[in-house]
Amino acid sequence: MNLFKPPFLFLYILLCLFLTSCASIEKKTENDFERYKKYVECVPVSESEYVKCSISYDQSSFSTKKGKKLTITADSGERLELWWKLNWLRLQFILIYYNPSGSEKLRSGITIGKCSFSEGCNYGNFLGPDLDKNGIPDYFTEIIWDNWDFGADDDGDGYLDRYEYVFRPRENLYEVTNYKYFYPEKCTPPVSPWNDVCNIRSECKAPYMLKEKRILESKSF
Ligand SMILES: [Ca+2]
Ligand SMILES: [Ca+2]
Repeated sequence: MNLFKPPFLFLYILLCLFLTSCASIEKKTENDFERYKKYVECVPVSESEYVKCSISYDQSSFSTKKGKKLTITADSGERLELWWKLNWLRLQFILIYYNPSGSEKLRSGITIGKCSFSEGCNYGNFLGPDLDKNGIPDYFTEIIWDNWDFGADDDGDGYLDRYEYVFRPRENLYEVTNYKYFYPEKCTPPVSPWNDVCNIRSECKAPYMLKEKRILESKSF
């Protein structure tokens, strides 16, 4: 039987799309208000004028409608957009930063976070001062996107991978770091089920011991 003839080819492509969907962002709230309130949660940072906010979204797959899922704006007009996008046959979450009063690159948007794993779990956070106390950062000082290789061990090297994307707009500094951790003693991957990627088995939960850390990218825009 030739699996590369229609209709098998079609099914094969569908299966690939499904398997390579970088699926999950940890979901934090069940609020039924507008999207921002549902998916963005801000808390004051104690003994400072800062607020720290987390970004969450529903687990997504090939059947999730592609496009922009979330817009987060600071009082300064800077903006973050979360997209569910097709990129080389892989569906993935991408975080884009815009600054309407910045350089041309910053005005047209730069990718500062993405999901690189078949069964990746993402944690998005941003930080900024909130001097007018409206619960929204006046501007962004730091945006961190953490992408974990949950589910199976994608590169098969026996270590748990994490990509950390950090962008500091005030310093115009962007850095991507790859961390490799030892799996906990009684934990063998997959660390979580493919259809609930952020839900890690109890024996596979943090803390993780660091094996190595490598800065992959360090640049300005
Ligand atoms: Ca504010
Ligand atoms: Ca690995």
